Amino acid sequence: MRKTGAQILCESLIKEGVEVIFGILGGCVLPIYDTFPQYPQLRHILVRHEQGAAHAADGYARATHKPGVCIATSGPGATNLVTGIACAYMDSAPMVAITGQVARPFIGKDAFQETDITGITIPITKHNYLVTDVAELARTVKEAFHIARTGRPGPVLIDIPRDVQQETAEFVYPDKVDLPGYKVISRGHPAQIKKAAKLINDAEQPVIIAGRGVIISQAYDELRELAEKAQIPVVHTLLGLSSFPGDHILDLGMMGMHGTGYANMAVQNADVIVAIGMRFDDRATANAAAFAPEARIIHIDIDPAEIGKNVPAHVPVVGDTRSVLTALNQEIEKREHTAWLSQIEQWRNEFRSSEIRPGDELLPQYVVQQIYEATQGDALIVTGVGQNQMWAARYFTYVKLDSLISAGGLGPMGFELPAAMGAKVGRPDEVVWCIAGDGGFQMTIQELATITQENIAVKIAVMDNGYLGMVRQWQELFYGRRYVDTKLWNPDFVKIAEAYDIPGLRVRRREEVMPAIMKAMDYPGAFLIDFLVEPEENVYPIVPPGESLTRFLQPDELRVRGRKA
Ligand SMILES: Cc1ncc(C[n+]2csc(CCOP(=O)(O)OP(=O)(O)O)c2C)c(N)n1
Ligand SMILES: [Mg+2]
Repeated sequence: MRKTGAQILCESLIKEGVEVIFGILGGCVLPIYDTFPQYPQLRHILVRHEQGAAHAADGYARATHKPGVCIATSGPGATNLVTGIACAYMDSAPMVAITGQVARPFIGKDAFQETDITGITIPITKHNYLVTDVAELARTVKEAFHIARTGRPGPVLIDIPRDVQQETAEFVYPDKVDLPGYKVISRGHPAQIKKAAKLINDAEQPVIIAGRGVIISQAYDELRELAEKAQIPVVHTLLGLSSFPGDHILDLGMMGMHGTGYANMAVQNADVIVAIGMRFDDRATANAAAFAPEARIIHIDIDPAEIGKNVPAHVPVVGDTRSVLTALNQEIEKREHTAWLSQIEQWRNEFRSSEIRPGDELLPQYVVQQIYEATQGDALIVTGVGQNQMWAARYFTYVKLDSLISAGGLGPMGFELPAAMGAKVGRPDEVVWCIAGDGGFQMTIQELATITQENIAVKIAVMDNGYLGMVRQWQELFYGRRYVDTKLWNPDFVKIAEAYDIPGLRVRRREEVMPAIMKAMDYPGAFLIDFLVEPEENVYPIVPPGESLTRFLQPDELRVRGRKA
């Protein structure tokens, strides 16, 4: 049967199992939108800014492990997606972004709202397409979803000229892709796995670094088996949090610039590191040249380009983490590592950096910890970027697997609200808490309208410190306390919520925290709490730029520990 390009697109999306699309319309996607009513099984969520569409698709993708879909018109619609696409790219979230393009005769003519979006997004997509023939559209969609979801996931963009949306072609959806240049290695090389197993079996002070790759391939059981069988402590990158139960005796929490002192001590003193689905980001390793000087590093990653990129690997294993760990676990011997684990316990006692100061001040750490207490960890946490993000990472215990969504690679402020919205659409039965910065919240605050229009019941905790807090912290510590333009005048967030028909509360004191959280959770819809937290609270420990992981500044005393790695 002949169908229009717009119909072919919709039918193809349905074939790919798409249920939700986030977007905004405009001239060059009108034929697509005009077709939506024929396909009621596709839910379109009208956002208020295309950045919101992209972050929402990303949040949906991370929450469901299915590609998130966003759509925008040509020109400004397409360029507004760019931040969200770059974010999904850096954090390996599967996404298909659809953009309208000006009609073919106008391409290259500087037509109204013409932008070379495939040119712009080359470095931030896994692949992109400009569809110049309607007969190619179905195959293109098939390939786009295949590329987005397989191997190391990521965003793929499809740019479709308006006249291609209107032309007709015979619709046949291919059942296979033919991409000779695109190969995914999922099973690790057996010889490499044997080498890795030998290193692990002989190790005295091993550490596992669990990254987002564990979550992407849902290798939770396999990771746990490895850790428990060989008694290896587990540390996490930011995006690897919730890949292993946060209350497990072997769990050391997050490593890195704002990692716990004991996680960083363990990594720096390890003799063998099993790095799983992580890319040795500079926020995780601190000074890479001084990273874990004694360690033999086993690097397991599906993307061969990550091997040796930032930190040399002694035993690289390219493959899907779940499949590699399954094979590896068969070769692993039971070990105890008593001395090593008791050394780590000692560090745990020495570096009590996660304790919350007693007193009256409303500390952001306390707020996060109370959200944990109220939910007992049975919630999906979506963070902004900055101090709020680090507090969410450090003071919520991720006892539930796959329960944190945070933008680690690009780190765009404004991620929190739309990503939480997408996550809640993806996991409607879970409690979704958006931990927002007061700065970041204002970057995508307009999505409150989407939340109300679509009845998306996210709970929003604004960590209202009246500052671009993380930058203020850097000014305080590294720029002689010169707070240039980090202080924020803020609107009344409770009134703002009210204006969007969302109830809200303001909290100033510790004793108000738990009742407010309970009220938010008891309410059936979206709810906002404006937490007026201590304005100049800092995130500790912090490894100053250029330093090695163990040269972190500690809370009260503000002095460098100065331990030799
Ligand atoms: C889009 C964007 N612009 C600038 C930055 C740089 N930046 C990183 S954290 C931060 C402060 C964020 O302030 P807020 O959202 O209030 O969070 P807080 O650190 O106070 O918790 C800034 C400006 C960024 N990450 N993203
Ligand atoms: Mg702030």
